[in-house]
Amino acid sequence: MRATVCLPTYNELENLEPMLDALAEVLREEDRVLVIDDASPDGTGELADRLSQSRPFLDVLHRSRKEGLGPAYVAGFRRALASGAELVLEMDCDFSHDPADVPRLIAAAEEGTDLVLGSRYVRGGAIPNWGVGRRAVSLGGNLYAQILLGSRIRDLTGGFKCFRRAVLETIDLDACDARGYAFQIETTYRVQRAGFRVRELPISFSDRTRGTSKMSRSIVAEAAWKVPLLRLRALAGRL
Ligand SMILES: Nc1nc2c(ncn2[C@@H]2O[C@H](COP(=O)(O)OP(=O)(O)OP(=O)(O)O)[C@@H](O)[C@H]2O)c(=O)[nH]1
Ligand SMILES: [Mg+2]
Repeated sequence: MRATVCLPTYNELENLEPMLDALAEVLREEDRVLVIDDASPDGTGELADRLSQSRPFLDVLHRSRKEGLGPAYVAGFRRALASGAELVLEMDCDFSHDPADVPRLIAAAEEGTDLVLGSRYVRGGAIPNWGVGRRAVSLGGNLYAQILLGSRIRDLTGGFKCFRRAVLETIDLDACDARGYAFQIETTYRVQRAGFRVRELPISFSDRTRGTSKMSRSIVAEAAWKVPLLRLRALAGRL
């Protein structure tokens, strides 16, 4: 099945070329990479254009301003679907997600799983660089979402995913407009509620070594209020 890896970028100048090289190693002839750049001030978008000239598997989607992860991914998903992708992947461009894991996610989707999640919190998953504090915040956030949504998925906030095409054609993508973790929670929750098969595969998650994080307090706060809202919408039959 033909796969498109969606790679959102905002100031990932140092990471982009090594990431594309690593993906080129693991992707198959027919697979593609779509960089979605929100006018990065550091010139990541221009670099992507330049790199695409020598890399036929690469497409670049330029957006005029930074609106956060949700709108960037939704635009990327639509472009990937329009170009005929049968599998659509989400992945960070900071090497937190190991490109070497991509074939495992693709294989699980090809075997029939509708949404495959790279998961830090199932047996075999790991986050080697995180201390107790960071771990507690992430686990707490996941537990909060799990309980409020009544979901048994262990890693609801992760951003390393592989969707089968039909999944993205079914859920209401326009409604998924969150800027951070809430986007990951909402998409997975909608997929589960629509009755699709979801499976978690263990991954090891590494901290970025180059560039800076775009996560902020407001993004955590967004997840805190969006999760109960999601549940209320679901209960009211409006999801
Ligand atoms: N196009 C686009 N990409 C973004 C935006 N915000 C973040 N990204 C990209 O999304 C990916 C994840 O963002 P990070 O800043 O690494 O956030 P994170 O991985 O959740 O947090 P850290 O653990 O702190 O790295 C990276 O590839 C970013 O460049 C945005 O507004 N638009
Ligand atoms: Mg990151």
